[in-house]
Amino acid sequence: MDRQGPNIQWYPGHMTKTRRMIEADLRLVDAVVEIIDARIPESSRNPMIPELVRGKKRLVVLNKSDLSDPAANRRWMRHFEGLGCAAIELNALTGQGVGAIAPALRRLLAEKVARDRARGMNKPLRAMVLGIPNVGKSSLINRLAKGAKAQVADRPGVTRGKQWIRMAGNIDLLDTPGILWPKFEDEQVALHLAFTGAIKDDIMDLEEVACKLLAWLARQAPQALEARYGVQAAPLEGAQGAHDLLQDIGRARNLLMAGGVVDSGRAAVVLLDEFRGGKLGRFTLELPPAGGAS
Ligand SMILES: Nc1nc2c(ncn2[C@@H]2O[C@H](COP(=O)(O)OP(=O)(O)OP(=O)(O)O)[C@@H](O)[C@H]2O)c(=O)[nH]1
Ligand SMILES: [Mg+2]
Repeated sequence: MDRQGPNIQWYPGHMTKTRRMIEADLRLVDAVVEIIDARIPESSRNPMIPELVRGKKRLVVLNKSDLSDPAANRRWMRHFEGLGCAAIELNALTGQGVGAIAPALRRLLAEKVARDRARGMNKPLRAMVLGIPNVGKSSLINRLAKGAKAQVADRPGVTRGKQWIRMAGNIDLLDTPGILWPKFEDEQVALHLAFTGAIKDDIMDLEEVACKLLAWLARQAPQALEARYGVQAAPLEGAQGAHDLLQDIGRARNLLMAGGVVDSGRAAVVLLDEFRGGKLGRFTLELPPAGGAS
C-alpha cells in the first residue's frame, strides 16, 4: 500500500518533498494517528512532528506493544495524555487494541462532532496515519481496511484524488500514510533504532550493534541473557566484556567456524533476531521523563 519502503535514503531534498506532501495531506484531515514503536517512543518519532501537525488533534498509537514492557506502556500513555494527545496501545499484528482507535478519535474530536451536529451535519471525521519506516503503518491501515465496510471511493473536489478508507465510527482514514524520517544523527537514537530493527541491518556493523545491545541487557536484565543462553552476563566490564559475552552466546548456540572459533557475526544476528522477536522478554528502552509531561 505504501509508495516507499524502509530503504529510503533521507537526503535533504527528499525530506523537503516528503514534508510538503505531508503538509498537503494534513490540510485534508481533522486528526493525526501518529504511530510510534512502544519500545522506543522517543527514537521512533520524528522530532518535527509537533510542529508539523500543530493545530491538529493527535492520537499517539504505541504499536508493537506486545514487545514492550506493559508498565512502561502505561507510563508513556499517561505522558502523551499529559501533552494533550490521546494514546492507546496496539498490536497491529493481532489487531489487539485496534477497536480503541475510532472511539479515541471521536473523543478527541468531540468538539467538532458537536459543532457539526449543531449545524445539522454528520460529516465523517477524517484522519491520516504518520510514522517513521517500519513502525507498523501498513499493518494498521490494512487491518482497518479489512474491517471497513467498503473502500471509500475517490471523491473529486473534496479530496483531490486521495483514497480513503471508511472506518467504524464514521471516520475516513487516508489510505496512504505519511512516512517521516527518524533522527539518525543522535547516536543513542540510531542505536535504539538498530536494536529494534528499524534501520536496515546491511548499513550497520552488526557485531557492534549486538555488543551495545548486550551492554544494555547486561545492565538492565542480565537474568534474561542468563536464562536464554546459559551465560554469565553480569557484571560486564566495558566493551571487551560485551565482546566476550557475544562469544559465549555463540558458543552456547554452537555457532562455530573451522577450528572451533566462534562465528561472532552469526552470534550477533541470532541475538538481534531473538531480541527483536521478543524471545528475551518485553523491553522498553526509553522511559518518559519523571514528573509528568515535558
Ligand atoms: N510484534 C509486532 N510486530 C509488528 C507489529 N506491527 C507491525 N509489526 C511488524 O513490523 C514490521 C513492519 O510493519 P509494517 O506495517 O510494514 O510497517 P510500516 O510502518 O508500513 O513500514 P514502511 O512501509 O517500511 O514504512 C513487519 O514485519 C510487521 O509484521 C506489532 O504490533 N507487533
Ligand atoms: Mg508500509
